[in-house]
Amino acid sequence: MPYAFIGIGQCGGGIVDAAYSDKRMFEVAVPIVVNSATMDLQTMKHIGRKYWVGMSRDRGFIDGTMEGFEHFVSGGYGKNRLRAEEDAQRHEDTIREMIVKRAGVKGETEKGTGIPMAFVVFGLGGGTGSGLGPTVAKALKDLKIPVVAVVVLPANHEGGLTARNAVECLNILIKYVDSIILVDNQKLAFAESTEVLFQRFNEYVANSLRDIVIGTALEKISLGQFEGYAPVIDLKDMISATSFTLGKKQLPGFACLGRASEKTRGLLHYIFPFGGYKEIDVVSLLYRAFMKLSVEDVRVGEAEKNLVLLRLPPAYLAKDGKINTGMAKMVMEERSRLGETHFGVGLTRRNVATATILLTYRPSQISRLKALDQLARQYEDITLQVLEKYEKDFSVEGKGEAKG
Ligand SMILES: Nc1nc2c(ncn2[C@@H]2O[C@H](COP(=O)(O)OP(=O)(O)OP(=O)(O)O)[C@@H](O)[C@H]2O)c(=O)[nH]1
Ligand SMILES: [Mg+2]
Repeated sequence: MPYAFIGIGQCGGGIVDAAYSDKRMFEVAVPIVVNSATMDLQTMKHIGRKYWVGMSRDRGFIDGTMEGFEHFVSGGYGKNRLRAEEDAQRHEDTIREMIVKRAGVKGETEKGTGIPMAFVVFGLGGGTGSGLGPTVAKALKDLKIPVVAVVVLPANHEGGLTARNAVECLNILIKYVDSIILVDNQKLAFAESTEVLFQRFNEYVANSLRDIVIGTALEKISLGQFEGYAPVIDLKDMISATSFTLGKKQLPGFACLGRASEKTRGLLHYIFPFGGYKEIDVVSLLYRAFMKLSVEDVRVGEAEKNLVLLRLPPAYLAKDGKINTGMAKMVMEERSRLGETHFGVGLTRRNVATATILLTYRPSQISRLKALDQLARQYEDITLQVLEKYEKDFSVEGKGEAKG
């Protein structure tokens, strides 16, 4: 059952690393982190060397355990997306083989790879992630592995080049993925220093992804555990909830993440009824998740479709009425224009209840994409304007001298 969880570049590596702070992730998904800078790989806390892949100009992709790795993998692409893309395409076969070798199930080569689904995670604004990401997605698609891209939009203040990388990358990526989950660094734009916030934001995204992956794969509820309506979802639901089918055509949707959690036992748990478990107001949990969406400026009520996964301690399933799943389902259904809500309940061993949601949009509904598109165009224009102005000044100057 191993999924592949592939983080590319500094941003992608950071999010994947945060996801593996829970060791059970290793049971569900094989991590692979690719970078062109060894220094970035060395900052990871949970992903060891055997999961690393280096990317270098002259050597292509190399194994993290190879001798001299640091020496070959040092440069980084310094936001040069095209150059990273060139190298990626030249060595596409190598990276494809490496992914299958690491995550694939032995003996399944005839029928396929045995990788049921892959997550590809990277920042859109840099060089390595935005250059290599689409090639990895294409390699997976060629192998008929469904791909969920988790990509990070740059903040506006990062400027035109990062915006252009993001726009160019999305244009290519969309051809090869089944769904796109968006994370938006504009959410952090209010802060002066983003470094510490990056880490917290990465953890937020990682927690949400982990809830979905572990909650659907490891800690599924069985139907008998639930009185009445028994909501079980799996990762296939996740893809349906985040993509569109138009006739025979399948298009990836653009989904935003949200997550809220609440302790299920207070400090004074002995005064609460039923073994110390509080009553959980699932609807207010959902509202709190709506407030913390991973993308700026999206309207909750305009989502085309959505998914929600509640994770609860088993005690909540045993007792009738302790959670109001019917109301929660209704709240989500009211917020889907297509009337398509995927609603699931999973278990957790921890004393917290969480609601993790995905709201799926068409790209035209996400104003941040338009903002980045505009910034990317301006970037081109400004460059040309500068050149033009230079040339004009030179020719005026030149004429002046000739006259004098
Ligand atoms: N949320 C979040 N965003 C990040 C993080 N690191 C970088 N970013 C964003 O991702 C974009 C791409 O940056 P990197 O991931 O550093 O780029 P890269 O893929 O390593 O490519 P290079 O240009 O070759 O270094 C930046 O514009 C930032 O917006 C991170 O840890 N968390
Ligand atoms: Mg980098």
